[in-house]
Amino acid sequence: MSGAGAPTVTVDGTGLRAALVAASWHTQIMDGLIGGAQRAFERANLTDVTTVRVPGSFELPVVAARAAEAGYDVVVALGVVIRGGTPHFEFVCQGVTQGLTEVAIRTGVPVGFGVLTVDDEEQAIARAGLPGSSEDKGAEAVEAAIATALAL
Ligand code: DLZ
Repeated sequence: MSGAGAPTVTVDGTGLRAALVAASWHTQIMDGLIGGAQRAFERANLTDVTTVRVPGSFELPVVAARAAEAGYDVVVALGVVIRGGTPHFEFVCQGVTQGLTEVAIRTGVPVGFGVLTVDDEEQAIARAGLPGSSEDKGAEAVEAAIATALAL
């Protein structure tokens, strides 16, 4: 984990089944988040990972819900929402955040929140786990979801 006050999280997800649900907007940044998530699954010895792509971040909650209801032990949602010139940014951010929270609470399945909500592409790249990035939010979402599954 990164950022002020963030914990060091080491997890062992041996034997767990995971669904990785990833939006498709902002291709280069999504590739970074997905790569970071995949490396984190490997570090955690979690080998059973099903990856599902959806069009935009707004579509993440419905597929995360299906995955949780299908019996996956952890769900990780990845997306990138970049502020534009209209209120659309706020609506997508609110929808995906509230939607994923509801999925986790309703189903009891941890949902890792790997959705970047940023002002510009530069902020997204800094958090995307790409070469030169200072943070890896895809990996952090995986580690948080596994740690939560193990805590239950
Ligand atoms: C429409 C839209 C816009 C403007 N921006 C983004 C974005 O930055 N990131 C993202 O993941 N999705 C975006 N979308 C698409 C919406 O999430 C959604 O796919 C559409 O509104 C169709 O439901």
